[in-house]
Amino acid sequence: MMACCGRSLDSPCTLALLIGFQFAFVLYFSLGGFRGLVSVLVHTTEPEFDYSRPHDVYTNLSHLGAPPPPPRNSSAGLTASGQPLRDCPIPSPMLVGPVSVHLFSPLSLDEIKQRNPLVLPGGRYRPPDCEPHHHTAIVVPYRNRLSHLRALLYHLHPFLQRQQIHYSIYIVQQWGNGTFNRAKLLNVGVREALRDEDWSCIFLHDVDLLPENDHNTYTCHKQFPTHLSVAMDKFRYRLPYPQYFGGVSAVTPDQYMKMNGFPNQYWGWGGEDDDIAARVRLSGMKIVRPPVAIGHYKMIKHRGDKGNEQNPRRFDLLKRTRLNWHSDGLSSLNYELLSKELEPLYTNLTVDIGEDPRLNQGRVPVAVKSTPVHPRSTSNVRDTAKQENKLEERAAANNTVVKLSEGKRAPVQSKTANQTTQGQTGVVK
Ligand code: UDH
Ligand code: MN
Repeated sequence: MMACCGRSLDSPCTLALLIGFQFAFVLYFSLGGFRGLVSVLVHTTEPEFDYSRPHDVYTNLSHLGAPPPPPRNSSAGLTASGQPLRDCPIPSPMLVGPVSVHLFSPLSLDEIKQRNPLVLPGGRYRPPDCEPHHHTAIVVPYRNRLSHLRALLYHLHPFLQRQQIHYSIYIVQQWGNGTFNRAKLLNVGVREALRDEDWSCIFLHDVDLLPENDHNTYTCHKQFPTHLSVAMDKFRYRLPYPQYFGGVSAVTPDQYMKMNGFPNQYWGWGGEDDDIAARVRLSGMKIVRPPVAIGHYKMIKHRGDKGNEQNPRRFDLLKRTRLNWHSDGLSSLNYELLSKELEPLYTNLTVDIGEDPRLNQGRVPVAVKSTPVHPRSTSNVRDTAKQENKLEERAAANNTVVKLSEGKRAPVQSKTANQTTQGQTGVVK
């Protein structure tokens, strides 16, 4: 053939080759590029879903509206009339697959509560007519993202009710204007949630991520930590890198203890999720994931937050995870729980987690205008294992101001448009 094509460019053989290449190109693109070609050649067992026709996220729940069913005797697993509840079927017959996502909730918190009449104070829910297999606490690290919180609550409550699990949503709100610390807030949330109940599974959930498929069940793998947000719209519905563990993940209490929780030392944006992923490996476990076709999430578009600028130390910290994970984590966690409130749609924990100790080395912290100055030095921050969880009255209507047991107020931070750049960090989030 080489001899045939070598002779002249307009030989029949060269033309045939050109046509062949053209045909191959057309075929390549019509099959959806390389991935499409692979999926045609290699038969994959991935489930398929049509995301172009999502169901309303409140589908199948209308019968739970009015009138509410009789209250169950939850602790004994009995109906009000004393009959034992049947086990909830697996999978839940109420699942619909892809659901529509409203990135901003048009409803107020009161209206969202009306759409979810069976949700109890603290954002708790149990299926009214069957005994659930799963008991899941959703822990959300939080500060000053009210519009995201409304969208999450509007979406997550019906999403979880269709899964027929027993759940509760915990919002762990960082008090003050200090640098944000996502992983430490997660540690606080896990510890406080486990004080409430013997949860079999704990979800670590960013406030701005909305699951798009209710087959992505909010339950835990028995052996290994799970990463749920494997296909986010932000990353064109792919895992950005193999060890990615950010967004939404889940651990059992045992898995959490085994990895000594999460690091407390990551102040500011980035790195903490890679540290958590490293802890999973270092403690002899691995990360499990749902199929990409199921783990679809939409992230509400946003800019970087004031007080959560990129953490320049994250790469240095990540180099030391191997040495530090035993000493930094659940075992070294200290904080002060300022208030705990059972809001109609969530449990609000306002917590003083102190400040980045490096910020205080040799300089006085600068108070940010229009927000309260931190009343104590960080050395006073203490674990409040013995704190009394005085349940305050409901927070003020906008839920960004909470009454604090010591007369302090959670700050109302202005949401400043302060875009942080992703940079060439290698830590993709
Ligand atoms: N969070 C808050 N308040 C903050 C900062 C973070 O509630 O001020 C929580 C919230 O749950 C959020 C999570 O921490 O979902 C993670 O923070 P993030 O959403 O800022 O992280 P992400 O990976 O960062 O989304 C993207 C950087 C923003 C730059 C966008 C440029 N296009
Ligand atoms: Mn985000």
